[in-house]
Amino acid sequence: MKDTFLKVVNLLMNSKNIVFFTGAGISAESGVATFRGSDDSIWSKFKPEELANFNAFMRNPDLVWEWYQYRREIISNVKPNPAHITIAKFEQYFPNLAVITQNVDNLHKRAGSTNVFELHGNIERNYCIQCHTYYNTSDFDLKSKSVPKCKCGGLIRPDIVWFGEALPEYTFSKSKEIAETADIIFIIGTSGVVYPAAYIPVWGKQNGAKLIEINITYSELSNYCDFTLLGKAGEILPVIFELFTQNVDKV
Ligand code: BJW
Ligand code: ZN
Repeated sequence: MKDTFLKVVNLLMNSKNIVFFTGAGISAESGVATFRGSDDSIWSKFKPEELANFNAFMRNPDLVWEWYQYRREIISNVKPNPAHITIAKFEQYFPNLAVITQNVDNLHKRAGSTNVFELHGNIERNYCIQCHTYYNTSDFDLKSKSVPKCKCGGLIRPDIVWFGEALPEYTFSKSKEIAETADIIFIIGTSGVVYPAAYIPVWGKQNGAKLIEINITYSELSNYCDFTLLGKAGEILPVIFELFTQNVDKV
């Protein structure tokens, strides 16, 4: 493991464009449940097809809204963890650094990362399904169990990409472009099963990026990776940062 850490640091020393491609696992140590792979995962308590798609919302908007209010409440009470914070600190050394995240929890921005691409939306934003007016979550009562309505009468939904929906066009195409010019892509805390997001690191690899995975277990993307560091992101990333800064400061 020590040897792999040193190889990763060596790669960092010779890189300019670095990307962090992140999933739910990076927020697990903050106390946000992942979607798959643990008894704690969101999907183990609710069936995704019941909640995370537009038809489900139209069938039972109050239930879906309540589920998101419950998750917003959790997110509003947690903090970025050492993994989010370390990524933000790397920006001092890599001004082109980009975070491409599948997460909707806003924790990268709260940690201080400035160049964040949210592939699946953001739980703090909402929009009217009829006139597309945007609303912040702070516009609504967090405890309210019924879906709010827009001034036009339309239902308001979370600005999150549900199954069967397209990813935000600019964010997705820019993320592809960034991955294709990356020297290193860190793949952190994602199972790599959800597409088209999971193509992002693969496109990077096809264009010469080294892929470094950090996960507590192997994922669907592990076979593409040059290195997989098994362990918690909040423990591994600070070690890499520390080793990197020690070496950079020597140069
Ligand atoms: C740790 C850790 C620690 C734990 N440290 N690690 C091609 C092939 C097959 C299927 C498809 C395909 N293309 C499209 C599809 C269909 C579908 C899809 O991918 N389905 C698969 C599940 C089979 N995709 C879609 O429907 C997408 N839309 C689409 O394709 O539209 C087409 C279209 C085009 C044009 C016009 C119209 C339509 C949309 C996908 C949207 C995904 N949305 C979700 C839910 C949002 C709702 C919500 O949040 O409430 O986004 S799904 C859910 O999964 C969420 C996540 O962002 C996403 C990815 O999950 P992630 O982040 O990887 O989390 P987990 O839980 O899976 O993994 C956590 C990992 O962390 C694990 O590996 C742990 O080991 C690890 N971990 N603790 C490090 N401390
Ligand atoms: Zn409206």
